[in-house]
Amino acid sequence: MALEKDVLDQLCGTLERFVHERLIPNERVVAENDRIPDDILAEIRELGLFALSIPEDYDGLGLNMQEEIEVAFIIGEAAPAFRSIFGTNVGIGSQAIVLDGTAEQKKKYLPKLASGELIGSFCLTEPEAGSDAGSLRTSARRDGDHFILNGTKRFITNAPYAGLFTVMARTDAESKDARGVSAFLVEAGTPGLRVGKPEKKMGQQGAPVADVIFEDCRVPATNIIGGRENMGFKTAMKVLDKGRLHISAVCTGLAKRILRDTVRYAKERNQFGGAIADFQLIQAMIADSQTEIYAAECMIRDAAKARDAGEDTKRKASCAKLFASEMVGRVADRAVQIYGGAGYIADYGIEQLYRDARLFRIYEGTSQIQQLIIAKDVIANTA
Ligand code: COS
Repeated sequence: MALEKDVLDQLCGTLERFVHERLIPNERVVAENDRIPDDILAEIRELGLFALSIPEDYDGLGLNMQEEIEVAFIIGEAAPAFRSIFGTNVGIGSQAIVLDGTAEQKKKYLPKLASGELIGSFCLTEPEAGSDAGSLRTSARRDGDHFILNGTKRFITNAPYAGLFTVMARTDAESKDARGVSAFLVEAGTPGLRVGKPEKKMGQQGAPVADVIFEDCRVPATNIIGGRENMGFKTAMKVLDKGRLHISAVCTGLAKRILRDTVRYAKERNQFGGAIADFQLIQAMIADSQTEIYAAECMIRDAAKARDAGEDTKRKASCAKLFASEMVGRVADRAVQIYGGAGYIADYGIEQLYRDARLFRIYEGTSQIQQLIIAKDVIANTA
């Protein structure tokens, strides 16, 4: 259901103020402590950011895709760690239930995900199954009315905070590909589930990532998402189709922020007797960044509109993710170039955002995987 336009405008206005007054000024603290402060987390909950994409029937805000991306453009302007804490509840940590869950699963988990009482996490990747997600090895062996899970999931966002894990595991031991995989809901604290030590990362400090290890972990068969075995890979792909659009908007928000900071710097920084913003070689970089940001915005808004109209947007979501994540990398790189030596020094801020942006070309599917999805779809649909 779409919000009234003035309600959406009001929400966006509030979030813009929150980003500028609370999130951006706290970026350094979060990066240094590798943690979102409790007061900011409480404000994120109060603003309803955990609830964005959860249907109103389950206490969410029920934003459609066009509304969700407008919010993501705004939130994307702050360092990505802030979005990450509620990002899994909006995307990969809740959408498997929203899209394919049974009525009982929705009733049990969605209100708690919407309030942020429960943090959701998505366990697809494994040490030996990254881009080739269909080859995953975590096993789920039936034992009466339970399944016994064994295996390791890797680089799982928000795992140390999570109360609920969506876990893709192989229920058909004979299969080797995507067909024998089911999606399970596993609660934190279930015996046999263990979260590893948070990884040290290149950027996005404050957004924890860790292994999730299953050792004879007994999960009720009723916790298979949708109640049907061997449908889990398709559920995961559907979740990623939506997540990739959201991430594209986050990339674009960050690119806008980086460009704005860079232009402000270029207007103040004097060389050769004038502001460097007056030099045409600097202007070329500013113009290229602005053009690419505009292209990403148009692409993402078009894809979101198509999704809300009920179209299959697998190809469009991958096009948007490919373009926007590569684009923010280029924008961040030009920013460092315009800042010059200052761009390489932590105190000026751009250095952190440059490192933060690097992850976007990798998670929720690398650029190369997006290329494969796009090309496969184009070839299949070309007469
Ligand atoms: N929506 C619904 N169903 C989908 C789908 C989608 N977007 N994409 C694939 N499927 C279905 C296919 O139709 C196929 O079903 P059938 O067996 O009934 O024909 C099944 O899923 C397997 O699809 P496919 O053969 O294309 O799977 P592959 O093993 O070749 O894998 C890629 C496809 C590479 C695209 C997939 O593994 C992928 O996205 N990898 C990246 C994983 C990723 O993003 N990881 C990030 C970590 S999570 S943050």
